[in-house]
Amino acid sequence: MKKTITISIAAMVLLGMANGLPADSLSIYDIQYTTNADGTSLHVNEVVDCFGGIVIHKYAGYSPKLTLYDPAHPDGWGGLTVKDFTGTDAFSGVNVGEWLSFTNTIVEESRGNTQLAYESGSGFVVGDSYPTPDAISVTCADIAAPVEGPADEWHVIDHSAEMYEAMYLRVEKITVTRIGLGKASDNYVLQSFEYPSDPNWSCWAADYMNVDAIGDYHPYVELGSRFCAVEGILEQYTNPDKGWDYYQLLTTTTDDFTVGQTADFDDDCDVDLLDFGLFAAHWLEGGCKDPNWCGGADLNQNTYVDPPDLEKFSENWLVNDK
Ligand SMILES: [Ca+2]
Ligand SMILES: [Ca+2]
Ligand SMILES: [Ca+2]
Ligand SMILES: [Ca+2]
Repeated sequence: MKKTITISIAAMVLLGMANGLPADSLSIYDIQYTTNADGTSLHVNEVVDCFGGIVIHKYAGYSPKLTLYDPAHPDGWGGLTVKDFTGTDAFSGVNVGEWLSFTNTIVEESRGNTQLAYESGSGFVVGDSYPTPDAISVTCADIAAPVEGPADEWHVIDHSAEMYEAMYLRVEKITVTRIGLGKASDNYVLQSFEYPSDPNWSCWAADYMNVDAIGDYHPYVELGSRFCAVEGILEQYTNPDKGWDYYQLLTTTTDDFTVGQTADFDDDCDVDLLDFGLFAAHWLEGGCKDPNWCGGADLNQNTYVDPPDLEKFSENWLVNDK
């Protein structure tokens, strides 16, 4: 792992040099990492050149924005938003997966998010293309939901989620326990179903950036919806005048939701010995029918729990075992 990171940093430096970036160009990590208690960048308001990173998302809002990933820092401080203020749709030809470097951009804080402001004097260079990186596994406790108080004001207890700002994250084994919260009343709460009553194991999400959402929410998102995983890009929303300061996981497509797992008969998002016990209890049973299909053990739904089902079970054996 250490070797990979070293090589990546070397590659970035070389890339920067190849792109003609000055030697004092900053990495995404340099810009994002901070020791400031309020989470603001140590380079805020500076005009900088940036080695950049892999484009993991494009968003066509009022000011189009890119989300970039610095693969040398998967453990934190490795995400950054770049916002186009030129009014010319400067990133229209940019594709997800491409490495972008920047010159003459301004480091800003916007509603709690560090961003590179891309303006008329700014420039960018497109480098190599990379596969879209996997989301980074965290727990809801790592990006914890805010607490309420006074009424309708929401703030986080601490900013420990700050290091994950603008990173593509994955939380697992969660249930939607509240909806209609936050500034746009579109935030929902994901609660770990392994720690159902511990508020530290809940986090906020929203679907406003999800191209498959209908209205405020993705169709999968309802009170009580249960997911083996939800992925998204972490965004902060800070508005001190309203008493709001929280982090939200922004889903982007239907693929960001993992609803269930084939052969997971006890519904805990894995296929292990407990599931095999439940499967074996129905072995060679007949007369399986909708909606139960012999406890789900008739996986191919041919009314018998038979060898093809065992084959299917085996294909899913220890899926999600980590
Ligand atoms: Ca922040
Ligand atoms: Ca930040
Ligand atoms: Ca299971
Ligand atoms: Ca069958």
